Amino acid sequence: MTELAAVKAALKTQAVETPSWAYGNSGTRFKVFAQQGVPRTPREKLDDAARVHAFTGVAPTVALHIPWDEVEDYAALARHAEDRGVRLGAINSNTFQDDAYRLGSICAPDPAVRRKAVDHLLECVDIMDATGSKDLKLWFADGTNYPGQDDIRARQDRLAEGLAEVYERLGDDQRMLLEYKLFEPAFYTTDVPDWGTAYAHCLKLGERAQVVVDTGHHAPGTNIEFIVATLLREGKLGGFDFNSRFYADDDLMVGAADPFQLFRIMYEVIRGGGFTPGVAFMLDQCHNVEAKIPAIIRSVMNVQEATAKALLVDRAALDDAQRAGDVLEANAVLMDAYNTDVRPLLREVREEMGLDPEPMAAYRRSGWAEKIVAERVGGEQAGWGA
Ligand code: PSV
Ligand code: MN
Repeated sequence: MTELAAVKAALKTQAVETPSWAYGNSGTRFKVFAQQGVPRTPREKLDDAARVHAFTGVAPTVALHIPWDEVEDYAALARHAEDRGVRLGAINSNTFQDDAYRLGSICAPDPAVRRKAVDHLLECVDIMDATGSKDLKLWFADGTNYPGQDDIRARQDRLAEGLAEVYERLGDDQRMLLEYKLFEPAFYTTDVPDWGTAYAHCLKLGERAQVVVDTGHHAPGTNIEFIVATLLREGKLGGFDFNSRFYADDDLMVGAADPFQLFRIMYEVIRGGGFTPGVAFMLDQCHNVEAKIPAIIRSVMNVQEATAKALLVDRAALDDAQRAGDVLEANAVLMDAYNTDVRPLLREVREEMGLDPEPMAAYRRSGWAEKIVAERVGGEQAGWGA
């Protein structure tokens, strides 16, 4: 295989998971702007996700969020997805939207609250059994707002205890993906604030506990690709929640704020052997002011472009320059790949996959946007809490 053929072959195997909640209405704490045609049910979210996959060819799975995507029959929901040409992906738990969680969930001081949180996580594993999902994605809003509010160390102990119970419940082919986030909604301490804390808990739990890197969950200036390289080296990178941030956890389209950072991350993924199904490439975004389906198509394409550029890095030339201590040449090799316009290559890849080379234009022409506006009248649009 020529090098270019190998790059194309790799690009055809790419899989970006889209989040069910990105298809619903979302907003800031100031306003949620409702959009026309937005899904009213989990099934309609899957219908939209199936369009993203149909036009990009690389978005075959959809992450669910419980209870936002609560249904009577999860196996039937999985069949609905398959009928539309997609599959259900990670199950995201929600231990942050109930009044009981005011002082935390799995780390809360009240054992009854902790029980409720752990029971919810166990229920999420039951759902995974029904849907065939392999990953349980955990993000905890737990933390404190004021010094002295609670015992920092005791909260870690409670976290470890709760996680261990859920870990025990996992099937052999199921994983627990633990997400960290610097701050928000807690403003003084967060119980899983950084990759080190997530890593320490996952290491104790065992092989099926891995860390998720949400690109919006770091302090400004954090070198995320270093974290990626380190977690891959330790065999503990479970996946990504991709999005862009300018300030905090902005959840904007991945690759919109800093495409160069996305390229650097994807380079470390490829360099570290992480471009495999063992690392989940998920989006975790909200489209507050832009049209949702095209925004998700654009995001998937942004990940594809960064991946293509990372695959094009001349690894041999880079290695030579690095070994020779040739700083400028090494940097130039990396930048050459980054500065390559990969859009023609991706158009070819899509054509070879039997797709329209221009997913955005193809979606626009498809009439789906008009169809859902016309058909989805009545009912309650999906959004936070729905
Ligand atoms: C909240 O910050 C968050 O974005 C987390 O990253 C989760 O992955 C997501 O919401 C869904 O719960
Ligand atoms: Mn996330």
